[in-house]
Amino acid sequence: MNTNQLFGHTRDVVKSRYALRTPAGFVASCLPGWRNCLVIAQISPGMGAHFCQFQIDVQPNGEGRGNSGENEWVVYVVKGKCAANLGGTKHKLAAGGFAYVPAQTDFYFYQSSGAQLLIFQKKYQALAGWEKPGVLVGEAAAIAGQPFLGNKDARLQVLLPDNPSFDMAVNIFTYQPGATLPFVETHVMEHGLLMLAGQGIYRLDADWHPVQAGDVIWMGPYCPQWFVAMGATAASYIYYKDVNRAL
Ligand code: UGY
Ligand code: MN
Repeated sequence: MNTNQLFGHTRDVVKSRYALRTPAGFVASCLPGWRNCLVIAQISPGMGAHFCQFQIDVQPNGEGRGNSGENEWVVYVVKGKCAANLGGTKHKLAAGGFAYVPAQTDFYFYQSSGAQLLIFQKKYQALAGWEKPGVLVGEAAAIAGQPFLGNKDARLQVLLPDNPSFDMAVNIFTYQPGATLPFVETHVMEHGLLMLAGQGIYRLDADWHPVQAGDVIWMGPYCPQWFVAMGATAASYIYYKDVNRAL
């Protein structure tokens, strides 16, 4: 709980086109298959989104076990470590590591030491002529950040392959202090976002919000959006986007 907050006040806002959620307002819930885990449903259809974003703190004796069913996931390790068995193959995951778990895949997350997982979950939409993607495991640190629209102070790391088999993208955007999104974007794609580091001001629809590490944002389709990084250190966020499918 954030004791700096004024009594009865919050930075949380849930509107029809966007939501800003702060850790001070998180309340735990449950997800089938996840035992001895603290689950926060950060974004879900309940607020108007077409995907889900979960934070899962896996206790040392905790585990997540099941089958992804009709959903695909990107699991990003925010902190700590854990082991994962995905479709019968074992992997070690540590902070900055990520896994793409395709639909209809058996999963088992276990051996946690302080693992906090961020999961983007979407119902997979097949595309005629393209194979469903397989399991993919990687590390953000191994992916070079490319200047965004020519700005070397605003760099984008693209975690998933950019091909039509994938119907979701997950990227990490890192801004040096003072760097901005180059223009106010308005687009059909949705975003789910977690601030990983630093701080800045996010423009959402016609509102401006101070945001900092730990904050979560949902941007619905056509929500005007813009960001400027502020403060002494770089700001970065990881975000989801639906891509490559007919409307
Ligand atoms: O990929 C994007 O649409 C990205 N430029 N949006 C954002 O950071 N809000
Ligand atoms: Mn965008």
